[in-house]
Amino acid sequence: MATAVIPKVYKNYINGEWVESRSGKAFENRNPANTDELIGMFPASTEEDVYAAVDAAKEAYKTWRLVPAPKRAEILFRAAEILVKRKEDLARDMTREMGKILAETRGDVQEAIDMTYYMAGEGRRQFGQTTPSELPNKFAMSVRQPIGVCTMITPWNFPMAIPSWKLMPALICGNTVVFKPASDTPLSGYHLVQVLNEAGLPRGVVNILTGAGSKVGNPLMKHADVSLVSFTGSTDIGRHVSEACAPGFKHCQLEMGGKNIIIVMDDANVDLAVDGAIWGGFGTTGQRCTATSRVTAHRKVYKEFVDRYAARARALKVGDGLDASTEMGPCVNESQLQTVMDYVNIGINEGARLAAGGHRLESGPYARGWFHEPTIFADCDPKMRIAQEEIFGPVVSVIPCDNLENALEIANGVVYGLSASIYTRDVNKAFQAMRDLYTGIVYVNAPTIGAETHLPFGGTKQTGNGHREAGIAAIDFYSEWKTIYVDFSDKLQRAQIDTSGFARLGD
Ligand code: UN1
Repeated sequence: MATAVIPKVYKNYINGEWVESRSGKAFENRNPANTDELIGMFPASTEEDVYAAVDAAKEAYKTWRLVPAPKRAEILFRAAEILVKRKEDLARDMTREMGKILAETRGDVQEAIDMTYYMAGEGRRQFGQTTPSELPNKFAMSVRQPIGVCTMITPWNFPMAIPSWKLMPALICGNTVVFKPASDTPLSGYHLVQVLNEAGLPRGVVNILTGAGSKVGNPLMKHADVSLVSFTGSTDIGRHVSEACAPGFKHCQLEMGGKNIIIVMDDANVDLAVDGAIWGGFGTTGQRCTATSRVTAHRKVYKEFVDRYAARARALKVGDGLDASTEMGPCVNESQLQTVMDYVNIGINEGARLAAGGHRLESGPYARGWFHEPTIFADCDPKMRIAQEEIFGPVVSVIPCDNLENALEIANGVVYGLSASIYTRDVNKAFQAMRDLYTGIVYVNAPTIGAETHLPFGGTKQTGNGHREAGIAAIDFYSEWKTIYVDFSDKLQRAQIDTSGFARLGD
């Protein structure tokens, strides 16, 4: 008799304890490369769980904010060391729940390690300013203060890196956290919290709960005791987050869609551009906000580029990300695969030329997963939906262009503004593109993906709402300025009014 495999049941982490949801219900986390593999059951949390988590974070904030930042940093440093030791296991589990290939999940964990070390260093910085006062015997300075309880709502495409971008700067600044990971990748979020817990984070400082956006995300964003919401996901949901935060004036940081482009000029190294467009377009199965989903190539090199690009895409090995020879994994779930298939139909109906791929893979080794061929549409018009809308899958639209001005117009002619790239050997063209591409990130002779943790990350237009993640920009978001004046003159001095015997312009 076959023995039934009992799935591992995971819990929420609230106020320093692993607890079941008040709902008593759970949802499944399955491997997108093989849906027969049940990775675990995770709590389908409710509003009551949200209240408990926010209460815990609010209570913990009273003491955590007073822990000296260099001491908070020691905990982060220890967490980074644990992540280093467990990198391989964490990466394997991430590939199992999310599908991207092992080399990339290792990179995802590495990005979390980088961010954790980097923010640990910020424990001894978080610099403010000291500056002269306009009045004698008066001292002026600015210091950073924490904000309170922060909520993080994170996506499935970078299940550990993106939570680390939010958690680590929040913690080093002295805030406490309620974290809701994506329901497709709760295990990596769970692992990150477990590591922080082992590193010695006091109870209640980070709380994690899993469940539906409507049941967990909504009440979290609206809770009166939550001061800040950081969200990464689609522009549609981001708009909703922004609206939910507005009545309470919660600080709100949104990292949303992209329609990132590679420009290939006629003087480019075409082989290098093909390499870049393969990695940028099909790395992470095209499921990055920064993915190269458009290429515009100068007419002089257009045919050469498209032929080589299509040939390389057709040769990519699609499969289970745990297999070392796989170059592209599955889509994360059935609905994402359906979106990809819908856009392939849209592209065909719009009259674009299918240069590579275009089909779901579903026989043999693909039978139990959400696989799709790497797909390239050529001869696209920049106004086509496949060249305008975010697909978030392995589909790239290639558009011919006449010159740099035309390329820049195509590049900027979308509602998003995350990342853009130019391949050229002409320094003048490179600098013009660096100036005129209206995006948050620009690459020269490199694809649109691969941002590093110590520089600002984010985008313009409908990609973001003006904030940036990572780098020092993250410290700016997770702290507030407090300006402090100390008057040691022992008398009333009135700014802008008393000149105290000093000559002053305008007196
Ligand atoms: C994302 O796609 O949401 O720049 C994040 C990159 C990665 C992060 C991407 N470091 O491609």
